[in-house]
Amino acid sequence: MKSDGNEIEKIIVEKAKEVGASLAGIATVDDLKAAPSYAAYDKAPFYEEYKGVEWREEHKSVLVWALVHPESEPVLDWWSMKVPGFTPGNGVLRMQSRKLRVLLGEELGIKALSLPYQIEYGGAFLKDSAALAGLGVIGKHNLLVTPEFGTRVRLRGIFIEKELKPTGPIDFDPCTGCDMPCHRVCPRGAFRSGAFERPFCKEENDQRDADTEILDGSIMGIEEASEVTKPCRYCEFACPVAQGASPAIGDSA
Ligand code: B12
Repeated sequence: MKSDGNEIEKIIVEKAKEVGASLAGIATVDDLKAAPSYAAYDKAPFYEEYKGVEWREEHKSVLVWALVHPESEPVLDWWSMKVPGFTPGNGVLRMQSRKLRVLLGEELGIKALSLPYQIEYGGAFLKDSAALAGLGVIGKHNLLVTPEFGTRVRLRGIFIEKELKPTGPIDFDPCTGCDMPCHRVCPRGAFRSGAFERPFCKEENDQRDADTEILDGSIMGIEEASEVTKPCRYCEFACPVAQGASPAIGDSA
């Protein structure tokens, strides 16, 4: 087969889709290092455990993928300490990550490291990774907006020990001309200054953490009943991009 120079990238993206990713792409670790979240987070980390990032020389690229979280399947986003990966959606992403790491090693001979969700335990900034990989762009609500599924996606990443060509960024500009319902809908006015202000968003999510409900295990996909938090999704659902375009989980695999 004649190589057009990015065959391996296409194969890796296809592997991610084979394990169930709704979207996938690749960014370079050098671009990720220079992405705005690292400097912003060093100044004001969200979690106190964060001690900065130790980059490993062998990690050259990041594979980042999205799993669609449609409004019709709210449970994917609900938190319980008893659910593996804490949310059912993250449980799926975690399994995809493990499968992908093995596939990359066994089928392509490429070493990879599954990244945790949490930044303080070595995770990468996933919105930055996804924007650089061309899955979408960062919208005025401070979230990734994808052409295919709008904002209603969750992300996961893997570091890869191979220099790869980035698959992004993409030319997509959904917020210009939008009257920003995402800003108006926030119950805490987190966009009152015109930009996202974390403390107001945190107030809402902290309140929801305090207002847990006991839900039957069958709802959360586990054996026993557990205490469940339903995180805020107002700005995410208000985004008009690709409304109604979210297939049920697994349809895109
Ligand atoms: C900590 C955290 C939170 C905290 C703090 C959020 C914050 N932004 O500070 C809290 C609990 C408040 C929170 C809230 C939410 N979160 Co949150 N959160 C995270 C986490 C773990 C780290 C994010 C972080 O600390 N960023 C660093 C801070 C400093 O930067 P930032 O505010 O994100 O803004 C940066 C980017 O926008 C970037 N940027 C802006 N423009 C551009 C352009 C380019 C080209 C690039 C490269 C970057 C870039 O620069 C900014 C900094 O200057 C990520 C998972 C992960 N590992 O990445 C999920 C994550 C970002 N959250 C997510 C979601 C969905 C939410 C909520 C909707 C709640 C929910 N239902 O889960 C709200 C939305 C808030 C909002 N409008 O931004 C998703 C986003 C999915 C998406 N479509 O974008 C992520 C990726 C988790 C996931 N499971 O996929 N979150």
